[in-house]
Amino acid sequence: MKSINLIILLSTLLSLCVSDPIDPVKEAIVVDAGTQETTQFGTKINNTDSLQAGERGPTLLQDFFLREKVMHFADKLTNPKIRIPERVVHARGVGAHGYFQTYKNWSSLTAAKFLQDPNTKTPVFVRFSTVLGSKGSPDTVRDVRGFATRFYTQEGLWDLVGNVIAPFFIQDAIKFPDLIHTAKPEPDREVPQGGTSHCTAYDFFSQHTESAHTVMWALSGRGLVKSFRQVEGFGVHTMRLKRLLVDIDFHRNDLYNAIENGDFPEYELGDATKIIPESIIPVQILGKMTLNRNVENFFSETEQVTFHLGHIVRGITFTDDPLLQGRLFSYTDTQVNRMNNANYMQIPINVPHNPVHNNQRDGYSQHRVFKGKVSYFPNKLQDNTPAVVSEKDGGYLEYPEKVQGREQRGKHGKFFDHFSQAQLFYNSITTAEQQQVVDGARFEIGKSTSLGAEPPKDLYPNANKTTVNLSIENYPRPKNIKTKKVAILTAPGIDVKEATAMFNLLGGKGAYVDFVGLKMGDQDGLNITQTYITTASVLYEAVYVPSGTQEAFDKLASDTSAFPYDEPASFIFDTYRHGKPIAASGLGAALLKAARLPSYLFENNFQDQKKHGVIIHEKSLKLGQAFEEAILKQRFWIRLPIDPNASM
Ligand code: HDD
Repeated sequence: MKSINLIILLSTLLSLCVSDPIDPVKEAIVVDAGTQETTQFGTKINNTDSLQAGERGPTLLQDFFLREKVMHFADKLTNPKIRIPERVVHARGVGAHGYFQTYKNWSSLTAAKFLQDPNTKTPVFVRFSTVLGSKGSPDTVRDVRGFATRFYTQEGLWDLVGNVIAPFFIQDAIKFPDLIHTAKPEPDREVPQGGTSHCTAYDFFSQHTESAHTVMWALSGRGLVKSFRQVEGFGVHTMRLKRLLVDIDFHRNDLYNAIENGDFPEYELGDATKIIPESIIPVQILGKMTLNRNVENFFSETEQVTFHLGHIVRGITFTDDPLLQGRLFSYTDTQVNRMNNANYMQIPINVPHNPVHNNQRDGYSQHRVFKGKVSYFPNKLQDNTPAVVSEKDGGYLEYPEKVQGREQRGKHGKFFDHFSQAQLFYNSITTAEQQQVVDGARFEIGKSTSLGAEPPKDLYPNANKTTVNLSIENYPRPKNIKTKKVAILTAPGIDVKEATAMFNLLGGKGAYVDFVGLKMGDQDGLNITQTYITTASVLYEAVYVPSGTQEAFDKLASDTSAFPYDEPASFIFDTYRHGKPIAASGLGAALLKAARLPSYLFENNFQDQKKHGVIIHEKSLKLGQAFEEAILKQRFWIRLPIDPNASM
C-alpha cells in the first residue's frame, strides 16, 4: 500500500516539474524486441505451428492461438467495421512530430497561451498529404498538398488543417462533393489515379470559374512540390505558415531521412486572413515550428490522427466563411465514420496533452475508467463538477460576431470576381514560372478531350498589377547546400581520387551525395549506393561526372546496352533539361557531349558555363566552388525554351 502511494506521489511530483509531462503517444509505445510472445490475453505461446491431430492430421478447433491470430489479421484487412477506411481525400500522407515556439508574447493579438511564452515548446504533429490519390498512390503527381498541423497546447488541441496553396477551388462547402467527384478517378474506368489531367476535372473547372485562381496555383510549381521540407502552408481561412529550410526528393523518404539525419525542417507561422496580397498587408511572423521526430508506427500515428478545424483553443475563433463553416460540420462526420466509433479521441495520437474531463461516457472501445456515479450536469453529488469555466477565468472565448440577414441561398456580389486574383498571381511570378503554368495547362487540358468550353470574357481585370512573395523562384536562396542531393556518376575506371574529393567536399558541407554506378557495393574503393537502374536524375538536385580512363567513358557514353533503363547520358540530359546544375572534370566532359548538351558549353568559356549552370574543368576541386554556387542557385531557367505566345 505504502509503495503505491509513493509511486503516486512521485509521479505527481514529476508531473509538476516536467514541462510536458504527458505524451500519450510516447506512453503507448510498445517495444517487442527481446520479449516473449503471448496471446492477446497474456498466455505465453509455446510453438508457431497450429495444433493438429498427429503429424499429418487435421487442425483442431481448440487451437485458440490460431483462431486469435487469423481473426485479428482477417479483421484488420477485410472487416469494414474494424479496418480503418482510407480518408476520402488526402488518403496518402506522411507524418512527423516536432514542436512550436512563439517568437514573442502575442497577447496583444490573441489570448492563446501557446503564443505567449517564447520558452514554451508546444508539441506538434504534422501530416503532409496529396489530395486525390489513394493510400498507395505515388507521392509525385501534380496535385495540391495537404499540410495539417496539430498543436498540443496546454489549453487543448488546435488543428490547423491547411494546404500548400493559399486559395481554394470553391467558396462554399456545399460544392466540395462536386469538386472531389470531378478530380478523383473517373467512375467508369477508375482513371487516372491521383491527378487532375482528365475530362471531368476540366469540365468542372471550365464551368465553375471560381476555381480559376486555385487551378492556376496548382498548375504552377506549387502543384509539383519537390519536397515537403520546402513548402509554404496556408490555413486558407485564417492562418498562414511560412517556410525556412529547403530540399530534396521523394516525399515520404525525404522527410523521414532528413529528420533521421538531424536536418530538422523548420516552418514559420504567420498571420493573414484570406488571400490579402502581401504587398498590401505583410505577413506577421509569430513563431517557428521544427519537425524533429519521425513516427514510431505509421498506422497508430499517421493513419489514426483525426484532424478537425473544430479542435480549437481559447484565443482563436472562426469566421463566417461558408467554406470554413461547412468544413466544421464535415470533419466530425468523417472522423466518426472513419474511426467507426465515438471514442477516437482516446487514441494516443489524438489525446490532448492537458487533462480531459466531461460527462461523455461508454461507446465502443472505451479506454477510460470513470469513477463515481455522476455523469451529468448540474449535480450536487459532485459539487457541479466537471465545472464550466467562465471566459474570464480561462474558458473558451467566443467572438461576439454580429449576425443579421434573411435565410437565403446565393452569395454577395464580391464572390463573383473569379479572375482578378488569378491574374494577379500570374503577373507576380517569373517568366519561367509562367511558362510552367502554361505547359502544365497544355498537358492537363490536352488530356481532357471534347470539353468544348468557351474562353471566358473579360479576362484582364488586373492586367498591370503585381504583388510580392508569390514567386517560388524569387524566394531568398538557401545559405548553404545542406541536404541537397547530388549524384556522382561512376563506372569502373573513373578517377577515384576526383570522385572522392568531390564527395568529401559536398558531403562535408552537409549535402547528401550518392555514388551511382553499374552495381551496388564496392567499386575501386568507392561505396556505390545507387545504380543506373535504381535511381533517376529527377531524384537529385545536381550531378557531377569525374574524370577517368578513356575506356570508362567509352563505356559510360556509348554502351547503352549495359544500361537498359536509364543510361548515364540520359541521366545527364534529363538533369540538363530540368535546369539543374551539372559539373564534369577532365574526360568526364565526354559524357556531357554524349548527352548532346549544346556545343557552346564546351568552348572553355567559364563565365558562360556559370550562367548556364554547366561547369567543366580539368580538376574537380577547381570547379568545386562554382558547382556549389550553382547548386545554391538551384535552377537555370535560361536553358529552357520560353514560348513568346505563352502570355495570358
Ligand atoms: Fe478537407 C481532409 C485540407 C476543404 C472535407 N482536408 C483534409 C486534410 C487536409 C484538408 C489537409 C487531411 C487531414 C489529414 O492529414 O488527416 N480541406 C482542406 C482545405 C480545405 C478543405 C485546406 C479548404 C480550405 N475539406 C474541405 C471541405 C470539406 C472537406 C469544404 C467538406 C465539405 N477534408 C474533408 C474530409 C477529410 C478532409 C472529407 C478527409 C479525411 C479527413 O477529413 O480526415 O472530412
